[in-house]
Amino acid sequence: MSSSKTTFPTSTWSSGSSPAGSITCNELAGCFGRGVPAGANQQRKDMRLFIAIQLNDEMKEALAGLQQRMRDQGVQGNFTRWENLHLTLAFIGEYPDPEEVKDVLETVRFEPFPISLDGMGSFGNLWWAGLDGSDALRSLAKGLRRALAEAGIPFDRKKFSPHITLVRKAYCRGRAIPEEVLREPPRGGMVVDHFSLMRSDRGKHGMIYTEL
Ligand code: 2AM
Repeated sequence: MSSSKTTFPTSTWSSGSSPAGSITCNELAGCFGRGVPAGANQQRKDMRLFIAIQLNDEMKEALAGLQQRMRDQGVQGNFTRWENLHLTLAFIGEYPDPEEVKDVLETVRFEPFPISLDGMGSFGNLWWAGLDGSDALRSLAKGLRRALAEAGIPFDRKKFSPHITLVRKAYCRGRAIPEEVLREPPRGGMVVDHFSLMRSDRGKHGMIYTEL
């Protein structure tokens, strides 16, 4: 699927209110926007940010089923919880101004496109589910990374390699994904109709991802 230069609508992506107790975007804009008043007595508060595609229940069910088959085969590790299953498009890391990032995302050309699960793989002891290498997915990642770069917003420049993390610090016998699991790859798909700016916080029981 290639992208036409003239027909894309503006991007659609979710916005929501700040979690209770966090600094608001307006406060942040006041702190770090252009033209901060000299002597402004406000604290800088970075947030760990990334941009992701949220998965629908059908995809999550397929992935949770796969995780269960892994457990059944004796795989141990930090399994990604249901609510945290996602597909990262770009990782920004610590950054103080989510509103600025949202403004940049608004400029990214986007139109809905399908994705589907496609096999499994690993980066060391991190095991993941793959996605078909659709042109639309890659061009979205490319477009939004270009927009971030042009706006001077830092992000991890590692090559985009579409994956959904299933388990970190995975361990099972010889550390390879068991044959029994590989024999039954997950199946499922969805239409991507938006992408989201996400905030990541370390909670008592693991990472908490919040859509901003
Ligand atoms: P992952 O996609 O391989 O699981 C929030 O941390 C999300 O951003 C996770 O999905 C995470 O990895 C991804 N990510 C990409 N680059 C990262 C980096 N350099 N540091 C932490 N997380 C990163």
